[in-house]
Amino acid sequence: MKQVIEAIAKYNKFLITAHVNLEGDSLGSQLGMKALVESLGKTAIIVDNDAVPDHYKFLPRAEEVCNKLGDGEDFEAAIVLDCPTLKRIGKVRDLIAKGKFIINVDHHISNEKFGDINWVDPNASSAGEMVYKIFKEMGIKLTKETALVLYIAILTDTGSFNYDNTSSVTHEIAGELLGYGIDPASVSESVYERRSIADIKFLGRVLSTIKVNKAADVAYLEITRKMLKETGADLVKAEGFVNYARSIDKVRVAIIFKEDVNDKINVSFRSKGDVDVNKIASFFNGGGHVKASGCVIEGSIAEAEKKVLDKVEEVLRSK
Ligand SMILES: [Mn+2]
Repeated sequence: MKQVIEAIAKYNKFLITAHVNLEGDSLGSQLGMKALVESLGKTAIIVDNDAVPDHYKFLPRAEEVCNKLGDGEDFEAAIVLDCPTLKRIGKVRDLIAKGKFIINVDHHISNEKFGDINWVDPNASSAGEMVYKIFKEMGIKLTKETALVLYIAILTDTGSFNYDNTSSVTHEIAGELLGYGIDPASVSESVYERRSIADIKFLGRVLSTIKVNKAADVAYLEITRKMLKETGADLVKAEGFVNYARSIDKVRVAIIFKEDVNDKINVSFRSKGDVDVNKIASFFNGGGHVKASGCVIEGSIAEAEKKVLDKVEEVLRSK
C-alpha cells in the first residue's frame, strides 16, 4: 500500500480501469479511487471495456465511466483495480500497453502481479475495501458519495456480508462508511430489489436448467444464446444466479455455464466448505478466489460441461 501511495503522489494524470463485465466492486473501487486522486488535485479518467450495467447507473458519478479516451486525453500511470490478469481488462489493455506505469490493486488470490507496483491482498473482502484503506492511511476525508460507492463494493463482493471473505475488519469498515450517512436498507433496495418482471422470468428459465451429478454435491446451470434471444436478457443480468445452485443442501460446488459469442463458454464456479474452485478454474487457465472463480472454455456448452464436470469430480473424489 505504501508503494501505491508513493506512486499516486508521484504522477498527476491517471487512467483507472477494472475487469470486463462491470459489477459492484469493480465500479465502486474505481469511482472511489477517482475521488481519491481528484481530492489530491490530480486528474483521473475511468476507462472500461464495458458499459455500466443499467442496474448500477444509480451510482453517483457512474456517468463518468468511459469506454475510450477522449481526443487529446492522455495519462501517465494506470491504476488497475479488482483484476487478476491484464487480459481481464479487455480492450483497455491496448491503451496501457505502451510502456505506461501500472499500479495493480487487487484481492484475487490468482493475481498475476502484472503491475510495476502490485498490492495484492487476498484477505481483503473487495477492491473497494483496499481503496478505503488508502483513504484512511492518507488521512483523506470521504464524501458521502464516495462512502456509498465503497460500501456497495464491499456489500456486493461479500454477498451482503455472507461469504467468508467477510471479517471483523470488513464490518468495521462498513460501519465507518455507514457513519457518513449511508442508509443500508435503501442501498440494499437499490442494489437488489429493482429487477424487472423480465429479469425474474429469465431467472426462472435459467433455474429450470438445474442439474446435479450422481453424488448430488455438484449443481450446475446453463444459459444458452437461444435463451438470451428468446428472453431478451443479457448475461449481465445473470450475476449471482449461480448462488441459487450453491444454496442447495449438500452441494459443494456450483457452476453456471454461459454461452458467449465465438464458441466460447464462460464458466463461473462457487464452492461451499473447503473446496478450492480457484484451483479448478486455474486448471482451465482461469482463476479468482478460493470460493468464487471463473474460466473460459472453447467449444460447445455440452463439451464444456463434460470437461469441467470431469475435473470437478476428480477434485472432489481425490479428497
Ligand atoms: Mn472484487
